[in-house]
Amino acid sequence: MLNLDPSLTTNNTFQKEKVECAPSNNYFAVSLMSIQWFPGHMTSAKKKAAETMERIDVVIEVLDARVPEAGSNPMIRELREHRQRPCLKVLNKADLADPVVTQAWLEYFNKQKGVKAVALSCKKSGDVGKVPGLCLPLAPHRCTPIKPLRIMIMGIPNVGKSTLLNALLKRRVAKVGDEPAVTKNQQSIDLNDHVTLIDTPGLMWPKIQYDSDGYMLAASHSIGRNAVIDVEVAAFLGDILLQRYSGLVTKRFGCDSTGMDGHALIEAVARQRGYRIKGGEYDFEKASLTLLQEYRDGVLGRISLETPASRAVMLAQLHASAASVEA
Ligand SMILES: Nc1nc2c(ncn2[C@@H]2O[C@H](COP(=O)(O)OP(=O)(O)OP(=O)(O)O)[C@@H](O)[C@H]2O)c(=O)[nH]1
Ligand SMILES: [Mg+2]
Repeated sequence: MLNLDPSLTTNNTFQKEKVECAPSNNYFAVSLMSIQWFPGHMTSAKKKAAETMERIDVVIEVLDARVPEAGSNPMIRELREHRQRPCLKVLNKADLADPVVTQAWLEYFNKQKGVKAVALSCKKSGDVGKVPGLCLPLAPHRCTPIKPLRIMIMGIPNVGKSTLLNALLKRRVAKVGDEPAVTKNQQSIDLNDHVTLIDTPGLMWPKIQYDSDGYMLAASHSIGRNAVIDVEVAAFLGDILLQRYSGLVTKRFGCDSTGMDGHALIEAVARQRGYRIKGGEYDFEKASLTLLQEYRDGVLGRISLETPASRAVMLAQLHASAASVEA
């Protein structure tokens, strides 16, 4: 099993020999320490979102296209279902995600009641321009100067909510940044006299049910670094990359992936980049940050960490193991 003793995360104490490889095609069998991150400002942000939900017409839920179901916040679903608000799911950062997988996710989400899904990149103004037109059919009685269409932009941290707001307005009204919890307060702005937009702080939920979801969200930088161990998140990411995108990582880091696990990939990164600590040992922390950053920035290529099929397998495995514990 993956050894998750936090003491192994400093350069000097990282002991690779304590780590066993995850069984092939079954990274969910790795024992993960659960990641939970619900900083204080999110309690008031949730309360405020519940209040605002009462007086809006459509929710845009921004998702990271690379982890769209892991990043679908159940608390947001509850809030909008409570008020029966329709939802446009925006699979954002589609420029970084595997296009075939994104297409499969669109089909998956478009089957959900009260939901329309679209994939886009906020970096492309042509993509963003489609968004108001996609919201309108969800609340056809609105969108006049007397009854403007009121849209609340929600989602977990760092998925691009404020970037979407700025891109729609074609000016920078909200601060953006590649770290979670940049926005701390709601902000309401008129797009024109027909449409009002509300940007909200990224919301996590108090208990992430599946540990692998927490790791995918941490890898994608939706969870604060204070709540995670970078080396373990990078090892988790490495396991997925080796299973599904081994060609991309072997090319990038000049290694042979045969028999490799996530920790071995981190070592390969350290070797290739010449990352060493005093005494000459590999600098696993620095290599982990490089692997994470290159995935986050799309330098490794277009990658999705989950697919509808991989998610179904994960859930089946978890239910089977829960049933065997009960038996
Ligand atoms: N490649 C890529 N990056 C994007 C896209 N949209 C946003 N980003 C980047 O993602 C990062 C986070 O963007 P924000 O708009 O601050 O995210 P947010 O959801 O408002 O984050 P919080 O306010 O922290 O909840 C920034 O570095 C953006 O430049 C996109 O479509 N593609
Ligand atoms: Mg923001």
